[in-house]
Amino acid sequence: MKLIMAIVQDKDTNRLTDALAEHDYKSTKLATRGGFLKEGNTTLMIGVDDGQVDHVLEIIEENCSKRDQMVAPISPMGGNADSYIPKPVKVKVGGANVFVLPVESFFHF
Ligand code: 2BA
Repeated sequence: MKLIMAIVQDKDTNRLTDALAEHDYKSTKLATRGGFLKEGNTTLMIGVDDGQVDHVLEIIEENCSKRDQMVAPISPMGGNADSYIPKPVKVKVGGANVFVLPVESFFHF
């Protein structure tokens, strides 16, 4: 068994959980926050048999879009804050960052 942990953008979450449910995959949704942008994202935990991992990865890839996001850089240390005009920079976020972890055991009581 494997535990798939997929960090996705909030905008993609409902579409993805619906697509997973359509194929009878169970998921748990955690509200998380990225360390870089400090904005909300969603982490899904999906427990599956080894042979189902590739199918779940396909579903995740199909339902998560890459998006450009503008980020205002932090003002330089020691610089003159009055004359500093932060120029937003573009970063590409997502579609999904996925970890596949081995599961030692699973109990459902
Ligand atoms: P954030 O950490 O908020 O990162 C959002 C996006 O900002 C990243 O998109 C990436 O394009 C950019 N970014 C992140 N760190 C950067 C840096 N040091 N310099 C320049 N740009 C940077 P994604 O790579 O698609 O990541 C989306 C979210 O997935 C991340 O949100 C974080 O919550 C999670 N994530 C990504 N890689 C991870 C990892 N190795 N471990 C744990 N969480 C991860």
